[in-house]
Amino acid sequence: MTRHATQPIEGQKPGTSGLRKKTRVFMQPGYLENFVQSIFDGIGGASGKTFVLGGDGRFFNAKAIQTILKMAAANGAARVIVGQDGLLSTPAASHLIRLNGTDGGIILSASHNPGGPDEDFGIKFNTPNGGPAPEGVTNAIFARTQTIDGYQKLDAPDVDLGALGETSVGEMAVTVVDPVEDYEALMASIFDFDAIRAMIAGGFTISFDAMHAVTGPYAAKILEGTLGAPAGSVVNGTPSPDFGGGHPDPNPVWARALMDRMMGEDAPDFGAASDGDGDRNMIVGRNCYVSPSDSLAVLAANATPVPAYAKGLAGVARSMPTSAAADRVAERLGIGLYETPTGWKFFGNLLDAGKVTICGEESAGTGSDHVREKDGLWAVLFWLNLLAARKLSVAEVMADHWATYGRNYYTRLDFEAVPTEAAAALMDGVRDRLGDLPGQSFGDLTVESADEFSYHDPVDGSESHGQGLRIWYEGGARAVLRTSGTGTEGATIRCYLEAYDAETLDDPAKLDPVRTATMELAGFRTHIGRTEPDVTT
Ligand code: VG1
Ligand code: CO
Repeated sequence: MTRHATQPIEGQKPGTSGLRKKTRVFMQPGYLENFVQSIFDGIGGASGKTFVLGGDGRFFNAKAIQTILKMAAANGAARVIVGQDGLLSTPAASHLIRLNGTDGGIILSASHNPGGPDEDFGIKFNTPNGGPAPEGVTNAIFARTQTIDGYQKLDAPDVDLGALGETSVGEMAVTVVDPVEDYEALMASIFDFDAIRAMIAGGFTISFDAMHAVTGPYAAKILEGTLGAPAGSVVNGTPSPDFGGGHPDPNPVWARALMDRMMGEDAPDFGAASDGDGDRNMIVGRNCYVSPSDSLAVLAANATPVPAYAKGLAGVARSMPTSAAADRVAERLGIGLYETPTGWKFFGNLLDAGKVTICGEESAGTGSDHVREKDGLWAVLFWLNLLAARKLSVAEVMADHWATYGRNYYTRLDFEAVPTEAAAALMDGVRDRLGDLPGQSFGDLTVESADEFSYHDPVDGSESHGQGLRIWYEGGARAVLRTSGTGTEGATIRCYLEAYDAETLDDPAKLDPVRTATMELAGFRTHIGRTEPDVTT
């Protein structure tokens, strides 16, 4: 074993979803090692512990895994369970952490960000409950990056990650597992596979776009294998280190080919896509895109046909910027609704405490208490299960939902690669005026109230401040502004717009006044020179 001297590296603070940087930053000598050692030190050492390890297959994934295995061995870990070829979707990793009663896991991914030598890489630590480390743990890891003076790494040959079964690095046992097997068994225990299989056998057609990312093998095995969808139902199903040169981000912009297929002449009955690490989902029916906020509400409203949720839901949680569509369902069901800051880690306590069963975010994330991450394929299977049970098309399900609950019109505008100072000036400009905004008019709207979101965790009492600026306009529309914790270039400003309508269920201009007012209120043109976002979802 070799102890390598090192020193603190600037900027190793984990954001919303672990540490994300340009791949070349991670490839600098000692950079990955510094952070991995800080993880081990930050959780009180690795000695005698068992971890899960895997990633989304992006460029540098396999190399990083070899490094982490040698470091885990040098730090005295007892065993590492690693996905074959270094692959594990984020939800599958979460499941393995829980299933094997491990001490946590390390997941390598920059999720929906593009991959490759000039794109993004990421790493995060998940705790023994299977969820992303809460702030207490990420703060301890970050604190360690500030004082670190050495890391330990075994001088050992690489492990053959292609061969399933038991091997070792030094004294440490390594178990190479099939990435799909245990995950598929979990899905089969949740959903009515027979009903889905019968629907598909009856001619129901699916197009699942794996976006050259990690869900390819999962979707091929489950949808085409077990559930009988014809070969070709899964497209872009082979994981590639640069995701075929695209953004593995399942939204109408980056999954354009799927959108075109679903809006075209011979559209299949059901379309879906997932992101780089398999925790996000996009749901599209024939001529009908389902917004993630609506999807969460629909799943909550249609949970009982799913065997695992047949007894009903304990409660629903959504991130603050997510629309209130799910709130209406929770209210009708008479169950709790929790509003958390952005990022899946905030759902962990609520799930562990049994307060909620289903959670979701507007950013294409939905999941339940079956793991402690959002789960893309789970959401797809949930939709298939509910369609099989209700015998309606996606468009009919949506029409019925809106007729019952009214519609929360919703959109998110992303302004990417904004100079950091300009983004800060825009946000500070709103923050400093929060108290003065009520009563002021912008465009056709008048501000009713405004604040900055703070979260008080009802389970452990922890506080999280500075979680997004909220503006409510008279008449009920809402805007939220926050800066991204996952971008890797400059700052990304996210502007979330929402307006509710109980009667008019198809008004494409519904959000126009909210958008105009919010651009003016926050001074987008003044601060960043534009009011047109890079991505609208
Ligand atoms: C984004 C999303 C957030 C999500 C996070 C991680 O964070 O807005 O909802 O939890 O990505 O998703 P931010 O800070 O950039 O807005 V994933 O699929 O990248 O793990
Ligand atoms: Co993801």
